[in-house]
Formats: sequence, C-alpha cells, structure tokens
Amino acid sequence: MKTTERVLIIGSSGQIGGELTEGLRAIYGNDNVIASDIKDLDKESLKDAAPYETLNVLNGKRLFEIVQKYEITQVYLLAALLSATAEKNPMFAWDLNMNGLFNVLDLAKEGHISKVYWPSSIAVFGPSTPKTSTPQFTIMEPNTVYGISKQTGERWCEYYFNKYGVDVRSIRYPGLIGYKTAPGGGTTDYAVHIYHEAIKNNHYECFLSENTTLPMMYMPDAIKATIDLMHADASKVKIRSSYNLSGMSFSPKEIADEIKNHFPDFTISYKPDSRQLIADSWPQSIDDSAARNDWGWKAQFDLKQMTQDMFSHLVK
Ligand code: AKB
Repeated sequence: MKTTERVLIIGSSGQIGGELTEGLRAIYGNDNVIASDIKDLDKESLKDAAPYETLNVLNGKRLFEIVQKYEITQVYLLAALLSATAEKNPMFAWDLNMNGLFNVLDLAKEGHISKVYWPSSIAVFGPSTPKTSTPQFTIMEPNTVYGISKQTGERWCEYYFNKYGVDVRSIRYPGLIGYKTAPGGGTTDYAVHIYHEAIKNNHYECFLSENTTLPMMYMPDAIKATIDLMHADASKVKIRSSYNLSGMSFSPKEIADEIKNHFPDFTISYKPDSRQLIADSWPQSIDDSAARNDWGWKAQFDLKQMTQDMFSHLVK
C-alpha cells in the first residue's frame, strides 16, 4: 500500500505489540512501521531487516528523537505494567503507565504526530460496577493500581481530545489470548498458559478458581478491532476515553471442558492466589454496543473456534 503514514509501536515485543506490528506492517509496509521496545533485539530478530529502535517510553527526549528521525505520524503506545505485575510495584506501574502516556499525548498536542492509540482495559471497572453486560458508561471504582492508571489515562485521553484536539483512540481490552507471543503479568494470562500446558503436560494448575468468569478475546479479533478503530473516520469515533469491547466470556472450568474436546485426558486443578482478588473485582461480561454502533465492531471468534485455532497452531 502506498502511504504517507509512518507508525511507531512502543512495546512491540509484548503480547499485543508483536501481533500488531505484524498486522500494521502488512498494511503499511515494513519500512513504514517502526517497532520499539525497552529491550535490545535478540540476534535472531535482528536478521529481520524491518526497522527497530530500543526505547524506554519514559525517556521523552529519546522518544522525540525517534519521532523526528522517522517522521512518525502515528504512535501505538503499548508499553505498560499489567494488573498482577503492577500490584507488586505500584509506584513504578503508576509512573510507567501515566508518564509514558503523557510523553506521547504531549507530542500530539505539540503537533509532532497526528494520531495516538492507547489501550485501556476492563480493569477500569471495580467491585461496585455491574458485573454482567457492563455498560460503556457506568460506576467505575477500580481497586488495582493498573485499573486506577487505566481509568486516569482514559480521563486524560478525553481531556487532550477536548482541550487540544488530539486524535487519540482507545479500547478497553478484555483478557487477550494468542499463540504467537506470551502474555506478561496479567490476571487473565491463565487462559493462554492453559493451552500450552495441555499440550505439554495434559494438566494445568490454575491460579483462579473454577467458576471465575471473565471477559476474553482471541488476538486476531483484538488486532482487527484496534486497526479498524484507528482507520475509522474521526467523526465516527464518538468516545475519546475508551471503548468497551466484547469477545467471549468463560471460566477456567469452561475453557478446560473445551480443551477436553481436543485432549480427552486433560485435567485441571485450582490453586487461587492473589490474582483471584483482582479477577473478582472485574466484570464477567461486557456490553460493547457503542463500538458496534459507532464504528461497526463485531467479534468473530467464540471459545470453540478459538480453541480449535489455538491448537491447530500450537500443536505444529
Ligand atoms: C490483565 O490481566 O492485566 C490484562 C487486562 C485484562 O488488561 N490482560
């Protein structure tokens, strides 16, 4: 595709970043999508000729240098500490999740970039939020540092849009499941680990209890939603805090039952740890009618289709 867009992905080695980089390179071409992460690239990945920069998003000067060097027009900011890791280091999580966002929003405010993508999460909701079909606009009293940082980030995104005209777009991701990149430090990570353990050991010990139902989504749906939202006409993006997005909802028991359709001898045991409290504070299902109505969102994968697809790739 011939394009004048130059995209910077911050956090390209993470669970979403890896697949989003691939998806955006397929659209804009390798040279127009600059991957960046805090880690240096390993030797194997360096052979890949596509552009990569080492970047700590808290280093605003270096971020600006990269934006100027590649004449970046859009930034996808994916670097963050997720729910479980953030609880272990609350002050660092707050610093990274908030000041990373400010560094990017300010570049847009000053006119150096024209569009920003920033992910929010179902973690913006808390124990007082309605648990099922959680509405777009509802009570939000998150009780995790990750949730507090995401809710605050949403407020700032909307503020930068209203006050400075920054074209910032966002989705409240549910738990994401994919076979390409490992998740890093979330409460929903079990739903990825369980597939790997089913293949390796025919058994999984789950850190959430058997009936803990959470909203989840298969990665191809999440990547499609992200790209669709960023490509939507600005007039259709009516919510500038963050959009609810729904894929499927299931409990550890339900995913285990689905796995048994492929591996009949698979067994699961339950040993809830501190992540149980986080999961208990989140919704069980999400109402995403605003995303459907505003920019035509619709999920493709349910639990059955996702499991089929996960195993078809992982078994290889
Ligand atoms: C986490 O579990 O922290 C994330 C999320 C739901 O945002 N996957």
